[in-house]
Amino acid sequence: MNYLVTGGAGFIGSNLVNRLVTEGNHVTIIDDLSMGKKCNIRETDKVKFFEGSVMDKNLLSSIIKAETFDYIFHLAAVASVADSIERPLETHKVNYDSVLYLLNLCKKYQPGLKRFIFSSSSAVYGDIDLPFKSESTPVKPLSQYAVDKYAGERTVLNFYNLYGVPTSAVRFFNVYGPNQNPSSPYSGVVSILTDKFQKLRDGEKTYFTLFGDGKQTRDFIFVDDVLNALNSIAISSKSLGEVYNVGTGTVTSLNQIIKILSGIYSIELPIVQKSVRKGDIRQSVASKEKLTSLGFDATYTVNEGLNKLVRSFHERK
Ligand code: UD2
Repeated sequence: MNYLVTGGAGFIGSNLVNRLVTEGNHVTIIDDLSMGKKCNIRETDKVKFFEGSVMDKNLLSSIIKAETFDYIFHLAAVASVADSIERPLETHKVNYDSVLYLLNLCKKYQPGLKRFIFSSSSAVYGDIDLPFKSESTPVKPLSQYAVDKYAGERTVLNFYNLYGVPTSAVRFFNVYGPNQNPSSPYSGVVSILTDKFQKLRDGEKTYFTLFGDGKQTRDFIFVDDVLNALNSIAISSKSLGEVYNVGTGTVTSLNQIIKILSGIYSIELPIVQKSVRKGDIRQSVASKEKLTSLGFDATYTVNEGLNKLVRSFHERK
């Protein structure tokens, strides 16, 4: 099969690309390397790499016109809410305009496309105080990031309903795993924590800044499970024109994550406690019913996923 993965050098994108090529597929990647790295992608002649932004309309149109794709995963994005608050216009261009532009190209030039999958976020739910967030829960997008993700979803689903472009959207919860870049203060907390634990183990002095009491909960999902979820959605006909939470339905507190990692590394990471981040959500967990109705269920517990993640660092060395 022939795939297009935007953001294919990034965290989720590179894990997806590596799995696809291992399965014998061909993948075209568009990535501007703003967060992703070329070294995240396995070296193979099955990958065509275009270094560029999804804001570059000429690049998108030349690729869509030249190739015939079976599946398109649109994962490129300004991935941080905080970044979107600092750069609302650019976020909008990357996170929304590119979606509309790509879909319009697919409508014209990709008649054989099997599925276009758009990556949205649990951010669309905002701070709604509910134990489980289900796809039918009213949304409350509180940042430009969340507004654009929600608008992107609606556009993607409308393109199926109005023009028959085969689309689905996914709302990622807290994804963790190999190739997650820990370099920004707004990087995923698991990538920040494992980076600190690695440094400490290598003899560097470091500490973790804990915002709040650590009792905040999240739905942490290991990236391999995310890839399985994406596959279940991509091959199902029931998921056409639909949006899905991608989470495990299990709550884990930040304190639990720190405790598990301390156990894996057999070290105590010094912690400096600070006040809760502005806009931080206390509890976030996905209702997983809609996704499990496609036959998917997460296979990794947080304990297993974190163990596998730490092992992956050693395998690379
Ligand atoms: C996630 C998404 C974000 C958006 C949001 C929607 C990631 C990386 N971020 O943000 O893009 O979709 O969900 O709700 O998936 N923390 C610390 N110290 C640190 C870093 C984080 O204490 O150095 C805390 C942070 O304050 C939060 C928790 O860890 O309470 C998780 O933080 P996160 O940035 O990994 O993810 P989240 O859920 O805030």
